[in-house]
Amino acid sequence: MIQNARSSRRQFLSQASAAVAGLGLGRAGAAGKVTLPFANGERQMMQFPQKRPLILLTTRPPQLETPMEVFKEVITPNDAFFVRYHLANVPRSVDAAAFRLEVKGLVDKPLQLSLKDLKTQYEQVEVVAVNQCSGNSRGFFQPRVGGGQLGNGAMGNARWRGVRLKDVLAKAGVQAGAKQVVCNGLDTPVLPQTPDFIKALEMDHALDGEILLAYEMNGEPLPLLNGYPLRLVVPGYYGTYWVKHLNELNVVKDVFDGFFMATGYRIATTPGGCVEPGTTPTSTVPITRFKVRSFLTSHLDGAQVQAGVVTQLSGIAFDHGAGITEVAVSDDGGRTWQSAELGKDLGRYSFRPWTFAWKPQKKGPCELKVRAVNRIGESQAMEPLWNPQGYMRNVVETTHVTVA
Ligand SMILES: Nc1nc2c(c(=O)[nH]1)N[C@H]1C(S)=C(S)[C@@H](COP(=O)(O)O)O[C@H]1N2
Ligand SMILES: [Mo]
Repeated sequence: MIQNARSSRRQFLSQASAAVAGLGLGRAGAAGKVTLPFANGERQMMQFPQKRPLILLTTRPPQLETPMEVFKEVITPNDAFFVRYHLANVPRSVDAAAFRLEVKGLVDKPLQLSLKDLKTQYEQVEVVAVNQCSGNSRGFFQPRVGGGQLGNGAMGNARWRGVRLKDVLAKAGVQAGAKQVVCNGLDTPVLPQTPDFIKALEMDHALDGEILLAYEMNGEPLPLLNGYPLRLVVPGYYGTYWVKHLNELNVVKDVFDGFFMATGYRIATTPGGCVEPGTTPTSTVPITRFKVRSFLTSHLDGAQVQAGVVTQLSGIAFDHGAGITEVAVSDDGGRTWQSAELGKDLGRYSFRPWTFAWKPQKKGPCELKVRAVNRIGESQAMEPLWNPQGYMRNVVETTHVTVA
């Protein structure tokens, strides 16, 4: 049995690397149109290698979002998982055998690790965790803000397998005075003046044992567009830290001041990171953890349900890792709330499924609202908070249905 699983895994791996080696990202194909529910929300569906048709934001760099229907499943399939890049020079193939992760800087013993080294010299661990872009749902901001006009599909939940960043750093031997770990991947800018996409983790975060160097997603090698062959998984933190095609860890003694830490992905130091609409924050810090979110996924905007008949509502909720303890539903615009039933707990970083048996009484248009609360009492606002980058949306979501 074990032998069979191993040999089919080996066979799969060789097929996967052959498939990846043959990828040409130029071969993306158009596949219909969709309209996201905000002004200028018309989008092409586009099929990229290893992906089903997804909602296209940009082709260069590839940016794709996941259609809401996919979140009826608690685990987001690899071929439906969203894609976000900043730089257009993304790897079109990676030779897994030649790939090395370099660990350098303030360490006793610099390392050059192959994928095999990682898989054989370190304990392999798994976590189910949500990856969500800071700008997920940016298209809903009012007043509108600049940046990728995303619906709610720049998020996904997967089972990640890899090794602990902490264990790799321990083997390298982090020296006294280390402040941050600077993380870089194989993608590069097209123009020399464009800053490379490089992120930094605080040393205590890097050593807390939660961050993984992941090579598998839902039991398969990472899709090329999600970071093959190795990526950071930073549970509870916005996707910007989840560096793809990770090939360099540099332990440094100062705060790294690259563009994507010092200028991009910063939020106001105000509560909730929000500011008065139309204003600019006076002081900022790097973005960190997710806010609480919850979605109805069984019914999309415009759905019809029958009066007097029980309808199963279902959806997902998540937070930054405190853990979701309550989901509640309102069918009267938020005046009254009833608790939903929480489904299987796949861990505190996962989507938490919920269900609610709803018997609509009054015929006509109806606003369904869903909110979640986590273990430390955090929830969402009824009216959305605002910030100029359109980050960290966490409003109580509303779905309009008709009771007939
Ligand atoms: N190498 C590299 N890693 C990256 C990025 C990137 O541009 N290059 N973008 C980050 C951002 S902002 C997000 S939201 C996540 C998205 O992960 P995904 O494309 O696997 O969905 O990747 C992160 N890792
Ligand atoms: Mo992102």
